[in-house]
Amino acid sequence: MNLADKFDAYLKANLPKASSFHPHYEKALGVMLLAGGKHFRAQLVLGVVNALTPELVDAAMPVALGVEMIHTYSLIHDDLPAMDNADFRRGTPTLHKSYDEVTAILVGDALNTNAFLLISQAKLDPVVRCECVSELARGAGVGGMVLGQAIDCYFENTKLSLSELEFLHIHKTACLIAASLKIGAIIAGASLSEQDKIYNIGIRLGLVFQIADDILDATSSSEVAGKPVGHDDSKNSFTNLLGIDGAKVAKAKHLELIQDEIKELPFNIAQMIKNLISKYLKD
Ligand code: GRG
Repeated sequence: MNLADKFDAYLKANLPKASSFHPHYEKALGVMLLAGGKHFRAQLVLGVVNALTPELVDAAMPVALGVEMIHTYSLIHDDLPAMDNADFRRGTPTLHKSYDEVTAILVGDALNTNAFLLISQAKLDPVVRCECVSELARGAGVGGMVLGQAIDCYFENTKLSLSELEFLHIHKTACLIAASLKIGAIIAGASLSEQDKIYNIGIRLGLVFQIADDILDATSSSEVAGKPVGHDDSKNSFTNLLGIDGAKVAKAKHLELIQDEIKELPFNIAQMIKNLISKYLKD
């Protein structure tokens, strides 16, 4: 079984449990996790572990699931009426549509905290677990993804400059992607300088990921994307600032730099990143 399928099976077998007399809370916890998604961030964690220490892949599964839980919580909250007010995600009605806003807020809260519980219980060295918790909290939290989201929401109707736009998306999207790679490196026992190199490449990979998502948003249908698309000309996206062609040029430029930068990484990691780029980020 390849890593992505192995992760998918692990996720399905390890959905959050909270049995009670609440009519739908426990089921709602799993709806967006089960709705699909590429599991890009989990594949980054597991891809690095598999490249350097394949014997630790099983022990890294709960960490990868924790990272996907954080990502899924962020999508659930991003779709709320106070933020994007979206009806669909991953081809499925959003939780505030299928249940209600309270359920969507609380499921997001529950996935966010459960991520750290899973990591704390992983069968890994306690120092490694603690470093994974720090890295995930840094990437997702106060000065990472939440900062990016705060800027995105606050400046929703204000056109930002290119450097401000990059700052926004480095934080909103790239910090978690970079943290995923670094967490894999931490589990695999990579040196601090190797962790830094991998992290920096992750930030650029995250920017490419965001630009690709903006291009998809501007050019595809909601059926293909599984979520509402192309509905907002005022949002701070790379396609709105640079145009579709300009965004494609920026994406190609960053991809070229990544191809150069990954030459400094161990061959197996470089290969894994190349494979994910070919699968998800090529035109
Ligand atoms: C609510 C604190 C908070 C943050 C939300 C990630 C995010 C921050 C908002 C999502 C907005 C968005 C569409 C960003 C573009 C890039 C992106 C993160 C797309 C969704 O991630 P994928 O493509 O989704 O990995 P799947 O469904 O495949 O997991």
